[in-house]
Amino acid sequence: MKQRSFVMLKPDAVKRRLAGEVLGRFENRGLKILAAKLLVITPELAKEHYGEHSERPFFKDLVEYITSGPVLATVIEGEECISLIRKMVGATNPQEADLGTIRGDYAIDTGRNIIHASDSETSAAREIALFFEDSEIYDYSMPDEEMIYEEP
Ligand code: IDP
Repeated sequence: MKQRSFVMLKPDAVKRRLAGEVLGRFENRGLKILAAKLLVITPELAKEHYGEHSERPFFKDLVEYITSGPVLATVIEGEECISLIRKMVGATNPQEADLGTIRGDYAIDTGRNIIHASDSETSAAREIALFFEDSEIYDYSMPDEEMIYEEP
């Protein structure tokens, strides 16, 4: 089943000039970028996006971190892509992330773990709607779709 995930390169990824390299990993895998924009998240949007963590001790630092510079917000589509992308991203704590994952290859600290990716279809739908208007999300066909999927 085709799914859409909300994937965001955090301010550390943008400042470290890793955004293209990380997005390239998803493109090389065969996933499709439907939307992308650079923006500075307001504290209000940060609190809404990370609402489930509002009682956690790291919440204040998390809001400061995520609003500290531009992020690259994207919508990515592919077969069962929510869990696929989570596997590519790796564990929340980069020290525990496997080598070959994005966090395992590019990050060291949980508070600077460079990327966010939706963890379920429900959160993907919620997060996409928080960051994008429908008119900012583009559907198009990939000419090599049948090289990537047995049944495109
Ligand atoms: P996830 O990003 O792997 O889905 P979550 O548990 O949803 O992980 O946490 C959201 C974000 O909050 C993490 O990516 C990380 O930036 C931050 N975070 C989570 N736990 C900690 C912590 O213990 N210290 C500092 N930041 C944390």
